Amino acid sequence: MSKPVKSACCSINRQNSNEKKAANQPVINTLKPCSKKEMIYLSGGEFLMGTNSKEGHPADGEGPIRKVVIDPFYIDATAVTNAQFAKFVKETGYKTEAEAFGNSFVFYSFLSSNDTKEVKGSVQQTPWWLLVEGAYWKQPEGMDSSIDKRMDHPVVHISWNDATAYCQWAGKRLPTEAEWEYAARGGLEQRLYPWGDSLTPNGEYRCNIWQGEFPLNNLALDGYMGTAPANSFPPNSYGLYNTVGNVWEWCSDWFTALFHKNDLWQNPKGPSRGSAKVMKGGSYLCHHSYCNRYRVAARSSNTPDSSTGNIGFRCAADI
Ligand SMILES: [Cu+2]
Repeated sequence: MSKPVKSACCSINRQNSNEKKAANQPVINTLKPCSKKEMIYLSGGEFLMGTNSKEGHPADGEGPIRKVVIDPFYIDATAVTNAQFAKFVKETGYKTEAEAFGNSFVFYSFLSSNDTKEVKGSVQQTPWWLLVEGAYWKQPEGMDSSIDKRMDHPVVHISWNDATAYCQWAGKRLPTEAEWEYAARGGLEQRLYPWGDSLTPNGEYRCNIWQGEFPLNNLALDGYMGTAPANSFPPNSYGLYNTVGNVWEWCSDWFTALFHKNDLWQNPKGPSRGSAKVMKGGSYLCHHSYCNRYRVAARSSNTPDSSTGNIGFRCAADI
């Protein structure tokens, strides 16, 4: 048996970005000062970012452990929900990149067999990702699917560019990777997960990931096959929900696997350019046997115009 592609459960990127049809985007102004009342204030300070453990993939650049200093900031308790994103679209008329392309990536098991006519293609090494016509945030599994019963779930099929547009409208911004990791660690030092080192303390599921054999059999022992409500499972000690599992969350930084020991690690913002943006936290598809990327130090990346059924975001804001 050939070795599995280790990044494969995490996400997939658009190969032909030039297919995109020009979308007439509204000019998005910040309509209101962002209400920080509902956000979590974090006082910042010093923390140990990354890991030296061999749990991850060398190409991800999780290490070395480095001391990072973060200024105070605000962050949302949850990922942006379908209800919140719907309000943004209603007020601005914004069209997501998945709508401009006319398609987005959907995990194969969410389609019934008579959906196959909508499938534009799949990628050889990752046949479980299907490029589905008509899939976008409001129709996460393509035509005839809906979010009606998932308004409190994180919005998905959101590209980095879409997430940035939402943030601008909301008077917020994406967190830097360092801010995200500081917030997700919840004050615990160098633990695997936001709640400690045991994946299921006392046999209890604390996040929405894959149980069973990937990609054939999701046992859904944590209660969810796909996304879970954004505020499910207990929050970490800073009050953040679902930082690991559920959906990947975009960060503002360009991705690089190379860290420079001598750089000053004060409010790091990542490299000044790149081809892919950092994503953190893993998703409902992540499994130990494939990617093991639902640890707090884990990271992945995707191109800014890519969207899938397991990528969302949460917002941060300056104080
Ligand atoms: Cu994964």
